[in-house]
Amino acid sequence: MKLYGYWRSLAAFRVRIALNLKGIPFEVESMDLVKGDQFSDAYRKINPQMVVPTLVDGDSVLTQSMAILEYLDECHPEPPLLPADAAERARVRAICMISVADIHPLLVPRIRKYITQEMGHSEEELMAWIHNWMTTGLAAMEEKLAGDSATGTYCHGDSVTLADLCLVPQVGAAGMFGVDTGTYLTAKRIFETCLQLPAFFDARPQAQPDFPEEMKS
Ligand SMILES: N[C@@H](CCC(=O)N[C@@H](CS)C(=O)NCC(=O)O)C(=O)O
Repeated sequence: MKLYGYWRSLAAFRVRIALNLKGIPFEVESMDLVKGDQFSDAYRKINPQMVVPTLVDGDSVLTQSMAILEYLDECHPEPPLLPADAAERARVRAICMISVADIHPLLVPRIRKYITQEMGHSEEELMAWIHNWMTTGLAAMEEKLAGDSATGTYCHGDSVTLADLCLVPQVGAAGMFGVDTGTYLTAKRIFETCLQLPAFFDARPQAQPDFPEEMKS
């Protein structure tokens, strides 16, 4: 399989974790989102939204990280990343969507660019925007996780589910943007527990070949 991704992309991070958990070998084509690789004519033919990730599996060209995660789980059922029970699956997907639908889309490069370049807001105002949506979303995620006995070692019980694949990149991104995650005790605990697993650890932005040399410390 071939994954079009970028070291910093939260959505590509989710897919890398799934591929690692399923033990599926993949090659990565890095799309530098800062330079604008995503806007090339060639990539636009593959992904008309001009975003990463895109996963190519034989003749199938898959876009949208949640759709890709569910595809991988259906085609490679072991280990399962969704519970067998419908209500439990709904809970897992709901945790996913706090990040995938309600936090992450507000923070992607095209939105940040629009806020500063089209609307004329300053970098300080942009950071306030980012911090506001990250903290609001993470607080909701924390409340949902902390107040529910369905939460276990991981977001849902004691096995990794898609919810963990969405939580880990979101908490990691908060750290990268200087958001204090210390008050989100349950989310932080699950984040740290997941990173003990090689599938998560190896999928981190810092572990990617396109992670910038100057950011390595
Ligand atoms: N909902 C999409 C989001 C895709 C997305 O926005 N990806 C970001 C990186 S995380 C991107 O490629 N942004 C390019 C841009 O904003 O220009 C998914 O989950 O795959």
